[in-house]
Amino acid sequence: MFLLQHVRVALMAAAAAFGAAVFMAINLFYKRRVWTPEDYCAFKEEEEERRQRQVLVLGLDGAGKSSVLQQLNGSTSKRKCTPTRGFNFIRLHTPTCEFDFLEIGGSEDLRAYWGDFLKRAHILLYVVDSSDRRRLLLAKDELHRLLSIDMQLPVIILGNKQDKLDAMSMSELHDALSLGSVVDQRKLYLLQLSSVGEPESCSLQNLQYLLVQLESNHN
Ligand SMILES: Nc1nc2c(ncn2[C@@H]2O[C@H](COP(=O)(O)OP(=O)(O)OP(=O)(O)O)[C@@H](O)[C@H]2O)c(=O)[nH]1
Ligand SMILES: [Mg+2]
Repeated sequence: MFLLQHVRVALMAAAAAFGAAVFMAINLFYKRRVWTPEDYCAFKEEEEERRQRQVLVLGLDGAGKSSVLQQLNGSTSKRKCTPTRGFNFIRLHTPTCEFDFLEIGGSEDLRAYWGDFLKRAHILLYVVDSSDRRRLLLAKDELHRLLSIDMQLPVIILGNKQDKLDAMSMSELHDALSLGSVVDQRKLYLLQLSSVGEPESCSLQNLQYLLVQLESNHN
């Protein structure tokens, strides 16, 4: 009888221990999965933030920024772009994310505000008219001014108007823009382009490919 009582107590203790273990396991399980509304909002913001990349498009007036955006947009129209007085915007959908391209006009009065837009940018696309030798020094100075404001931002420099006979080659542009003097650890690329070509041109595809690569390396 005495022995039976001991066995009963031992069984009850074992059941209690088992119950406590199950309770703790369930608790742990739900702690991992039940989000507060604040947690949920934070995750959503993070998710959205991850999927949208702002590409800031800058460069001197007439460099071809709007023409590049027109091409990226898949426009086959041969209509010439008019100078951008304020800003210009297009959205490009890719399987991994959306790229929001924001062009700010390149006239002298607007250049003063360029720096203000760097804060929200994930990538800087700097367009240069490769045939405008006279203003290349100015294009270089403006580029280096931007580089000194944000030391981390990845930069893609587009040597545009490569269809023109007097266009500078990539190595000439590299030297004229003093890209060798950029010593920070940022990602910096120089691509050539002609934004009067076909929208599915190889150089445009290279640009899109590079943007997607930069985005996937970022995650
Ligand atoms: N030959 C040639 N002309 C181009 C090319 N890209 C643009 N253009 C011409 O250059 C001129 C200026 O182009 P835009 O795209 O308006 O230049 P932008 O950089 O947007 O200029 P802003 O808006 O004033 O800052 C237009 O007449 C375009 O047709 C190119 O690759 N080759
Ligand atoms: Mg423009």
